[in-house]
Amino acid sequence: MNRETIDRLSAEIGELKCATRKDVEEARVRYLGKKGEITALFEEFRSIAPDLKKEFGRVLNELKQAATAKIEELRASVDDNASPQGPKEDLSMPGDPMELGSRHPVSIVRQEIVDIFRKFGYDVAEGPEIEDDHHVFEALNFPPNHPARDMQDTFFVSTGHINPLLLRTHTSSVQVRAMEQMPLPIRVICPGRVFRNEAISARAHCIFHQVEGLYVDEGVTFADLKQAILLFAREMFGPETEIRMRPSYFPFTEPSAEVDVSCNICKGKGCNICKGTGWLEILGCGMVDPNVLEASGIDSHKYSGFAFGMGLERIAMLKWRVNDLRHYFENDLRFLREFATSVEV
Ligand code: 2NM
Repeated sequence: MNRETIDRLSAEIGELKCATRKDVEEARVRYLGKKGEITALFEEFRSIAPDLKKEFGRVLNELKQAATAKIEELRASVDDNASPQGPKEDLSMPGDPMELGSRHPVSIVRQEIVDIFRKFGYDVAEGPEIEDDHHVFEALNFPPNHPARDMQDTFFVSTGHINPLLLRTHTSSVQVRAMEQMPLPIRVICPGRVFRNEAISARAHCIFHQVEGLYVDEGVTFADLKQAILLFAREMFGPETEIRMRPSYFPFTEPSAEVDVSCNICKGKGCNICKGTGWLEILGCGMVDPNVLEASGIDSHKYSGFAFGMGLERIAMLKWRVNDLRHYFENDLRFLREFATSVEV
């Protein structure tokens, strides 16, 4: 036992540096382990002369305390970032990618139609999907026993009340609300989701989308209707597009017509899309029945109007040759990605 050994150890321990937990453990064993250098000094201390015990006892205890504190300090400093498992998080990893979506084909077609009629000066109106009998049928000149009111066609939300709630079967209900509320003249376009109790197949679905339009003013004629539809068709399907009208029937319009556009796939020669006819049916229209105007408080002797309606799924089918309506509602990414453009904002 001598002072030089103790001073050397003290200096060594003071300078000690460790990079890993393993290094710290090795240092602890070297100095404080069962066969460590400091432990050996304590063994030696037992057999030294009694007059030296006081001096060496104090310095040995100081050395052991300093060594223990140093080992603890080193252990804490390597724990944070050099544990055997490595760091908990790898902050250099790339983040989760955010996939850019694309517009649904029905939304694309709706936006195109709405933009065209906006340019013509129409307002856009929306209304509730859950409606009452008055706005869906009564105010639209549906006779009390009209088949469209039947349980077969209409989803009822509540029955047994005096005023049952139902899911709208067309967006004409929004136009009734417009006629009740808006100042005349009215130019309004109503896009929205509608519901009919149909068995789901390639050609029918219980949910689909419509855009309906309405114009009410003094002196509106069938010629105005025809011109509005022709201008719309040429904006939507190209400047060469022709239209033809066939007589039809709707409870809310008189006279009523079905509108076809010339098939721009075969240029009228006949193909499998137009089934060899050269024409594609795209919408229904007519002059608003005076009963409909009167039901919403509009004087049918002073005012007249035209209205039209089209199914968005059908127009999107013609535009992109989709052959099954069910694709629109399944949200299969392989289908939806076909409509992705390079940049969607
Ligand atoms: C169509 C066809 C013909 C129509 C009528 C009205 C209203 F509310 F003014 F009476 N809105 N929409 C209408 C007319 C809708 O869809 C094939």
